[in-house]
Amino acid sequence: MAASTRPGRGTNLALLVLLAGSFLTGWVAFGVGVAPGSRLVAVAHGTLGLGILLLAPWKSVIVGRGLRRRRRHGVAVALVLVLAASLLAGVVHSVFGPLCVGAVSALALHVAFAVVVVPLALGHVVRRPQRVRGSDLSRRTALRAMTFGGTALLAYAALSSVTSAAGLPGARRRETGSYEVGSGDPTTVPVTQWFTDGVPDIDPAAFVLRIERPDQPGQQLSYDALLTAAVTTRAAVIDCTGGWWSEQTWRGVRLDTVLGPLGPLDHGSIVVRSLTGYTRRFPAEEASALMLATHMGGVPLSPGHGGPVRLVAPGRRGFWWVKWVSDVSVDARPWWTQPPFPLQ
Ligand SMILES: Nc1nc2c(c(=O)[nH]1)N[C@H]1C(S)=C(S)[C@@H](COP(=O)(O)O)O[C@H]1N2
Ligand SMILES: [Mo]
Repeated sequence: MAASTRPGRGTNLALLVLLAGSFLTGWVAFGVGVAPGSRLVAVAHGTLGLGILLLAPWKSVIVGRGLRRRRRHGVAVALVLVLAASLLAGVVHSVFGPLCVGAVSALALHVAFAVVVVPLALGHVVRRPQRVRGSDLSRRTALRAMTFGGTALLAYAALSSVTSAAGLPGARRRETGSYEVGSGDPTTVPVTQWFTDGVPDIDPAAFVLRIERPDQPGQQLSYDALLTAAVTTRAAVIDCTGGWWSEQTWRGVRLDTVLGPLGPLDHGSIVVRSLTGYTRRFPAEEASALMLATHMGGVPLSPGHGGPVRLVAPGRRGFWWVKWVSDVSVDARPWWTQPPFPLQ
């Protein structure tokens, strides 16, 4: 374990691995919507983050040495501050609840600071390079990494236990780390956009949904036709990467009903596009699990929640639940030929 050694190269390399790992698992956590995968990444993410905190005493010795030696510390100091802010916001969200500073949530701050950490960490590594030696890949290193990993995992378990025992809000989180809001009460569900999209002004009377298949002439469905077809009801949890989830009853029409039997479209996919251009691509096999919903909690969808029609994608994180759906099409491209997260 790092405790038994002099703070130095090992601490620095471990920190780099922990930083890269927590950044990566953070994004993976955004992508995974169902247990046990989501719990696994959440635990890994928390453990890596606490690992960074555990190394702080050793790193502070290195920092002390560096401060005496070197002249320019701007990037290093910024890195420490932004990283500390990100870690603090992450712990605050996961222990004390979905807190906000003004309109900005602790989780949003955690993510924003983590994104800023990347260029700072890269700049720091370029300025203070740490050579990796062949002997770094030794049995001894592996053992130390395992001991340290175990310690970090224990720290995570301890923090979770304290959170539960103290009855802190963090104990109520779903396995993705999100907090419940407004289940069964559509009026209190937050209206959220992924990034830069905005609520469009749609006249349901003039609205048409276009359906395209490579093997059939295109189809158009009016809002009235959709309402007539929308006879399926199901409960599903929407779980936003912004840190909240809500279970609602959705009424709509299954995507496989709208599309009809798809046939042997090997690795094909279904493209669901919003009137605003926001687009997600799904595996063709998923058609029966996806729903074009017109109602939430028995009430027609409000414009903010995607009215007249939105996608319900059970088990997938909120950013897959395309609102204001205007086009559904099928083609032969695999679903993973898209950026892992929307760019809009
Ligand atoms: N067209 C479009 N659909 C979208 C988004 C968006 O920005 N544009 N955001 C997604 C995200 S990130 C979430 S969490 C849900 C939020 O749905 P709600 O506003 O009904 O709560 O919509 C999803 N569908
Ligand atoms: Mo979201």
